Amino acid sequence: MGKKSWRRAALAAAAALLLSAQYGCGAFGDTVPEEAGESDAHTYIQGGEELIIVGFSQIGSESIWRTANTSSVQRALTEEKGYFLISDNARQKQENQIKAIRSYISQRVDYIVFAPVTESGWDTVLKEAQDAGIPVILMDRKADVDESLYTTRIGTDLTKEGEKAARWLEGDLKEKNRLYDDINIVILQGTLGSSSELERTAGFESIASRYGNWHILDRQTGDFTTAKGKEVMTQFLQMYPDIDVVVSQNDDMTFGAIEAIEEAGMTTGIDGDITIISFDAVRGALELVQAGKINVDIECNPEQGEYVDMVIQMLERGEPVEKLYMVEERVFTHRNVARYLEGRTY
Ligand code: GYE
Repeated sequence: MGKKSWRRAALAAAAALLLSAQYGCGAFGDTVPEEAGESDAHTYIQGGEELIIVGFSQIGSESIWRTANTSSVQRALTEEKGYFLISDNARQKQENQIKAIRSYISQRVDYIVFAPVTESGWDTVLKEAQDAGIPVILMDRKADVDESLYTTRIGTDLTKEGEKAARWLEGDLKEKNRLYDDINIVILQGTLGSSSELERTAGFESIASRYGNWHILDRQTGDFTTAKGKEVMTQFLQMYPDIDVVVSQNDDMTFGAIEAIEEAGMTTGIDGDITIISFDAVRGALELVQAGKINVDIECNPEQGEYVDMVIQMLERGEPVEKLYMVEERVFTHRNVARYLEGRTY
């Protein structure tokens, strides 16, 4: 593969052409072909500046975490650093991601960076990328495919995040001398079939199942959004009058759940009626941890762009890369949140 030579001005012209001609607009302000045709970026651009062309297929903009993740990639893969980044927002739809990846293949990009919305269903399109000789870097979630179909994955340990949530609950109940009381739990799941949902659920339940007195009353998807989180929580409150704990698989759903609980005349958090366990640890949620309305937030780190840059640079130099890079993550409670809040940018 290696860098290709492009003239920056010609590249800008090509981008403008792509934008105005047959292609639709991605939500991040970049151009993304609906259909890949003969007239790909490489046809228009020749000679001069060396840029690495990266096709980035993002899941959507469903959460604050996702927006931070997108911006992390955009900050890492800039033109100043030698990249030409083409992005697509799939609006949480697998078919849109497959379309975007196919368009990147026909544009003969140098790399494909891709956050898979669900775990399954990627074999065919990733085989097409492999046949075209384009390295695929998975970011954030997993794809359930043979390891040979992607170069590396940059992401988080989602099972461990689920386990950390259950471990925190164990500790909290122990402190309150309630470890062996009946505890009613509901789970607000993320997008069904996504590795974030599957693994956070499995991680939490692997520990919960050791306690006969922890009752998981229900689990339903809130699709990682505030509106759906509120809707599902409202239904849970109508169905189950005695909920002790809500496990909400991202902060956006947590915001909606808290609204629903408060509208039902109840309180949340440290001194509240319902214990709230959340995931992601975005700034707005950490403020609620500090205010005592969310009991614990299990961090999921969206700053994965620098790792993408690092992996691409290694590949450009012909160096071997690991199959998996995990970003660092913490657990935030009322006790430690103050010292991290200030530095939180998203
Ligand atoms: O928790 C959620 C987002 O896949 C880890 O996706 C990611 C999750 C994150 O929309 O907020």
